[in-house]
Amino acid sequence: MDFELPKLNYAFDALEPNIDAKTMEIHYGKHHNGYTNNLNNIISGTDNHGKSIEEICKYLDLENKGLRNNGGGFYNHNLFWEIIGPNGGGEPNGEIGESINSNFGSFENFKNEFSKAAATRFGSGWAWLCAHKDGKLEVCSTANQDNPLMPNGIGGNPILCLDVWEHAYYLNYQNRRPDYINAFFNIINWEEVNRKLINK
Ligand code: MN3
Repeated sequence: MDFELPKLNYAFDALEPNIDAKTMEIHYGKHHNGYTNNLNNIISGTDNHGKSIEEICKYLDLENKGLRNNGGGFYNHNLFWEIIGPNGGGEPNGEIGESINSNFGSFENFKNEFSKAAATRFGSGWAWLCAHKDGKLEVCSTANQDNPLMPNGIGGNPILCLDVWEHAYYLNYQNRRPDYINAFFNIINWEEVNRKLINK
């Protein structure tokens, strides 16, 4: 079974004005689709064919640049589209809200730490929130299409991520990455993040 580009649960223009329709169309239809096709080509006829993308990331040979970039690109965008949505934003309720408060002291503290990780990632990469088995939540950032599951990552279960490659925001925000990071907080689908936390 090859990997498939997952269907989006919302229209390209559903996240405006936070993310514009043109950016969504190119980001999903070209970038994510490209990672998906490249990944399928790379694993075709190898031991990785038939494995889950999580397994592929976890047991990745970091020297395998093609698999690292495209496997990461596939996994990272899958998660990204799931944890944003048109009815998102605000402060989280339920277990995720409680866990953020107990791990970071307050939602504001969490927002600051996550935003800092996203803003200070030099060049292309991602910011992450990961849930560890002992209940600890941890923020980190990764370069390029690396993710926390990979052997160079912090591990745990990634439950929230933000793409800070320029292709994710440049059409609308140009060099203003901090504005894009702020806008991201208007579209986080906390119900889905909560589901991922509970189902870890
Ligand atoms: Mn991207």
